[in-house]
Amino acid sequence: MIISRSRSLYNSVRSIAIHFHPAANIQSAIVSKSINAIASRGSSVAGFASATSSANTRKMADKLTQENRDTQLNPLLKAGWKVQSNRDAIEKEFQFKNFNEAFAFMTRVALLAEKMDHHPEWFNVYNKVQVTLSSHDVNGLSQRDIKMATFMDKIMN
Ligand code: HBI
Repeated sequence: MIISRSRSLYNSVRSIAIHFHPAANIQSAIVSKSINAIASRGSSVAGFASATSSANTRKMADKLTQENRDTQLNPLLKAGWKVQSNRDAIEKEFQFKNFNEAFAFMTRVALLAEKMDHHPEWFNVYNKVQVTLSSHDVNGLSQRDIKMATFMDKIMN
């Protein structure tokens, strides 16, 4: 709002200035560009702020509640996942026929991780992949971890 008012005020001053001295036109182009730059920066700053706050809201919204843990964690625990004793995280060791199978598994998970912007902590030796899942931004388990663990179990079967 402020930017649009300053731009219209600037345009009226500019037309008067050019009427009295044509050289004012060059200087006015520079001023006009800086007004546009401020306007675009203003909108991008606002955009960044809202994107960041919505991302944080989204991530906080997916932190596991006690009810989620009672219902959504159970299938994973039955499938071999364990809740770590010293951290709000789940872990599981996957074993494959060989390294190629293990790496193929990691590749598929990596593609999902990039799509979700949510990454596992994992360690691979030959045909074994040890996985730990937790959400760093909420310092604990979130729906993202449930989703990723479920995906891992699904592609294993
Ligand atoms: N992966 N496990 C996990 N937890 C996060 O909070 C996380 C992530 N990958 C990327 C990511 N957050 C981005 O949103 C940035 O915070 C790095």
